[in-house]
Amino acid sequence: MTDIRNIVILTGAGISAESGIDTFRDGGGLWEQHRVEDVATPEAFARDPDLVLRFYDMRREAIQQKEPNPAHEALARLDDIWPGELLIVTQNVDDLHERAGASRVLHMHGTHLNAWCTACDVRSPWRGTLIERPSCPACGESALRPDIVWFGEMPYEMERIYGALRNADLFVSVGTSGAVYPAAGFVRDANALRVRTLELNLEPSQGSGWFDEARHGPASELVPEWVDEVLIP
Ligand code: BJW
Repeated sequence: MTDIRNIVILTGAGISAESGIDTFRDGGGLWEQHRVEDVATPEAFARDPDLVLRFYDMRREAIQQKEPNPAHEALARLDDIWPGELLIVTQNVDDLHERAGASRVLHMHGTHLNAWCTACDVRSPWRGTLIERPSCPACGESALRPDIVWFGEMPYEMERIYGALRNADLFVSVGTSGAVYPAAGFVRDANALRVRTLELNLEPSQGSGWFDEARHGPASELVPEWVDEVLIP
């Protein structure tokens, strides 16, 4: 690992699974209780806003009761002392990376803890509910929606992510099924850029074969082990 300076780490629902947050596609995952097309598209929100707002209010409340696990803590430790460039690109909309102490975090699919005003386009920190149609703190309109990237919408800060990948020596993917694009394509982008790639996941992901190396097991074990390897070469 001595030749590694710049690292991009992609995280998905699997890193928060051991904190008690359901993944999307595993048995018992969210999609079994709510069909994705019923809640995670702009069309669903237009069709049945109450269903969508209730669903996100429930999840916003739930994530605030959860705690980071050893995988989040290990990445925060790495972030704290890694002298090179490092970017944790998370698909997760919880704040467990930040609560573990990481600061170089980019939420490409948004966050539960913001509300986005569709009238004035301002995003405001938000911990309560949206179902009662509260006013936007910036403009006063009742036009707030979850600040979540739904299917068909553009994930956030793609230029910054691709810029970090272009500079990276190592791309690590943690706890993601490789089912949702563009994140699922980052390993191929890294391949094309000749960036070394490592998968840490409970089981082989859909894109597992594209990684230079894949290790399978729980994130709470694999991530601290890998961080120790990187920090003590
Ligand atoms: C553990 C573990 C443990 C368990 N330890 N591991 C046809 C082909 C290709 C693409 C498309 C297509 N049709 C449409 C598209 C595009 C679409 C897409 O990808 N659809 C697919 C379904 C095919 N994508 C989009 O629409 C995106 N926008 C877009 O593409 O814009 C255009 C664009 C073009 C070019 C460049 C850039 C943009 C937007 C995607 C938005 C995704 N939003 C969601 C929902 C948010 C709502 C909410 O949170 O409620 O984000 S979908 C959902 O999936 C969520 C997640 O972030 C995302 C990824 O899921 P993740 O994290 O991988 O979770 P799981 O459950 O799938 O996997 C968990 C993994 O962890 C498993 O492998 C487990 O084994 C593992 N695990 N426990 C370690 N303890």
